[in-house]
Amino acid sequence: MYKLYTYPNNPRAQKALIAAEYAQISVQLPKFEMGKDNKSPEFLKLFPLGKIPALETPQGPISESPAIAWYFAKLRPDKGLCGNNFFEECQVQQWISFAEDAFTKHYPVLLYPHFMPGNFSFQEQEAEKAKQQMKRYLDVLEAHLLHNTYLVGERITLADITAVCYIVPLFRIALGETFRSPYSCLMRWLHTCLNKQPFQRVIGSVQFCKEPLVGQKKSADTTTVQEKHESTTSQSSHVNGFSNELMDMNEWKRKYSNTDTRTEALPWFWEHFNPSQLSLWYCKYKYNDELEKTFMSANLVSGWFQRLEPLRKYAFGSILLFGQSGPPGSVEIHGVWLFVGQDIPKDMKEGVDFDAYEFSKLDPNNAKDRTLVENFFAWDGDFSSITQKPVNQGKVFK
Ligand SMILES: N[C@@H](CCC(=O)N[C@@H](CS)C(=O)NCC(=O)O)C(=O)O
Repeated sequence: MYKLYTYPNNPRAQKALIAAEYAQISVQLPKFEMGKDNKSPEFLKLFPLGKIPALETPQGPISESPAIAWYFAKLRPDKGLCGNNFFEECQVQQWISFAEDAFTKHYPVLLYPHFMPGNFSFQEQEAEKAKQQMKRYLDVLEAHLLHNTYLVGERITLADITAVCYIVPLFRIALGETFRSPYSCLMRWLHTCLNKQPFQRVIGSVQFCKEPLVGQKKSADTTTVQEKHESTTSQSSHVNGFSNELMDMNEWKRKYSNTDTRTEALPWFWEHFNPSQLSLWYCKYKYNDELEKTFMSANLVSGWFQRLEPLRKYAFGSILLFGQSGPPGSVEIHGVWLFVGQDIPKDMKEGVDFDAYEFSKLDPNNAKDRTLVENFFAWDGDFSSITQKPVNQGKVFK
């Protein structure tokens, strides 16, 4: 069992999580409060610097994010994330070190004034200096990517994962379209990587800023962004009424299990729901007209859930059975799924049951769709748009 301590959207943790995705390793993200949990005696005993990300493995603790990512990558050598031979392995290390030097050291100047405006003020000259320094590195990347699809070899390695994770927040927040315009090969590579499922699952869809969001008077791009400064290191903001942070799936599942759905869990859900990183889907069993018995239909759903084990980190589903046992067509199965990413995850699509269900994407901006989601999560309300039968029972994938 692997436990990774981090706050959401930490690029140092993201690279390790993407490596774990490629390696098909399941990693737990325990509830973690920066500034509190990393200062506790138990944490400091394992990780004396109190820094995150920090990983607990069956063999013991590992700190320093490059080592954590390397650990996951190396667990599955067949995936080639560390390179396919000794020389490639050194090249991967070279680019990892390059990315560490090139990007993270500029975060305090370029990103912290955005995320922690109370603690960091924007310094124009410092920011300009940081951008100039970064350009040298980006020029090198651009030249390399003019002739190469990826940083090392013909496949994604930890070099790409690390560099992409470190560049994304800079392009999202601090380096606008004009700054990025000379880097067409780099942009092609970024999009190629970001479109891969493991990246999608961890980072979700990314929007790069037109103008920098830091060091500007609030205007055009920034007026829709309400920054909510929660603690010195955790970040949270909302765009168009939705969160733009990745919802903590474990936290949502805890809320759903432990609080009243209508009055507490659903308000929390919409508060944290981020439509660029999550998607909602309605599904219907294709052979409802053959279903006779509620217990057999319930078993059908339980079996489906059991076979979806790898999906647990990225999905939440509430499936309802409608009707009563009787002749064929007496029972119906419908449900709503929440997935990380904009598509139905591969693990769902590759499941043997997938073909028996019809999926359609829901629009969280559409009031009817929102109500449908709420009714499915609460197991009550008006379902007349999908069936005339009453709710019989529900099953939750969490
Ligand atoms: N070299 C370390 C840096 C880790 C680091 O600086 N983490 C920050 C958060 S992203 C932290 O834990 N800061 C709290 C502290 O320094 O006390 C790594 O890559 O893991």
